[in-house]
Amino acid sequence: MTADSHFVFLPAAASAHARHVDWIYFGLIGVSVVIVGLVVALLLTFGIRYRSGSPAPRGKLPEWVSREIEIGWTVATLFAFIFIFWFAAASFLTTIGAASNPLEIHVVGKQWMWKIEHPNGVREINELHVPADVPVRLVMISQDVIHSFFLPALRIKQDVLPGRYTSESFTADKTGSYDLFCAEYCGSDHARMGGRIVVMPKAEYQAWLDAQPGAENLAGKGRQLFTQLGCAGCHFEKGHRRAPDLAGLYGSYVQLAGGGTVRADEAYLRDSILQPARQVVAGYAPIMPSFKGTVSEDQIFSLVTFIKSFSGDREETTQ
Ligand code: HEC
Ligand SMILES: [Cu+2]
Repeated sequence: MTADSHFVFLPAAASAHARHVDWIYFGLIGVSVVIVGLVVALLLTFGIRYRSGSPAPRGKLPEWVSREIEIGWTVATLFAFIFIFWFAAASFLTTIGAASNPLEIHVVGKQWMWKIEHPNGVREINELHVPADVPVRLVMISQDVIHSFFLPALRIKQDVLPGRYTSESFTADKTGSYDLFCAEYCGSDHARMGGRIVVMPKAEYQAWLDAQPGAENLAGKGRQLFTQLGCAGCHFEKGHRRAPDLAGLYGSYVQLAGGGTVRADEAYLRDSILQPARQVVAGYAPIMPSFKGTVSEDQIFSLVTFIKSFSGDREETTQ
């Protein structure tokens, strides 16, 4: 609810997923109302029928009542609950199942604000502009304590943790401005750690991006850092190779020195930069220094984005 709106039972629903969640919500309320109604009705019926002194029969129930009816209602409720579980799980899976080519937006939470960065480097604080009808994936991390990124209009809420990426996917289909909250108590100004998400038509989003002051492409920033921090010195060294080639690394499986493999996802790239000794690539000496404390979460996002975009164009990046 925005400040100027009057009371509404539910916040606006701005995605197919949000409407699906509302169906689950109303479905569960419906089922609960039916069950409560049934229990109350039986309570009253029996209370009156078998009140003390009433002539109603009190003998044993016939056999079929205690067997068939007992089995019948147990099985029926079991299936009802399996159906509810399936419906809710299917809906949840659509929020974590990745669309093929989502717009990836980075979110850094800190006491007490949300820092947002678009792929082309446009930054904003406590506001998230997204295009309508485009799958969006938020990759999120916290700089300090646990926060939670809550978008009621999209019915999604995901904890944002220090030291670990979490993500949230959605496709908003209704333009407008909706609330954004932190849903994890994170200190004295927690209540103010919020803002809004603005869903715009695709063309308008592009125009909005273009109108933002001099942003530098995230991968480009990463490329610069890669040289500045000396990564290029090892990773793009010609001839004698001291460090693995990073081209095409993202999404591939990496052989580790201690045996075993690991998929090179965003978390792996981040760990490789901060704790290189933890998972050493097979065939290489553990000479890579840790960049813990040297690079900020924003910079790590840039580096990770650069490595993800990197397809082996080595000449351009070496100096
Ligand atoms: C002193 C040389 C050196 C520097 C500087 C260096 N690295 Fe490395 N890097 C290595 C070596 C050697 C490995 C393989 C052994 C390991 O996993 O620790 C590696 C592994 C990696 C991996 C995992 C590669 C794979 O194939 O799984 C990534 C990602 C990476 N480095 C990124 C970076 C980034 C980003 C920087 C700069 C912030 C950097 N490195 C700086 C030497 C270096
Ligand atoms: Cu918070």
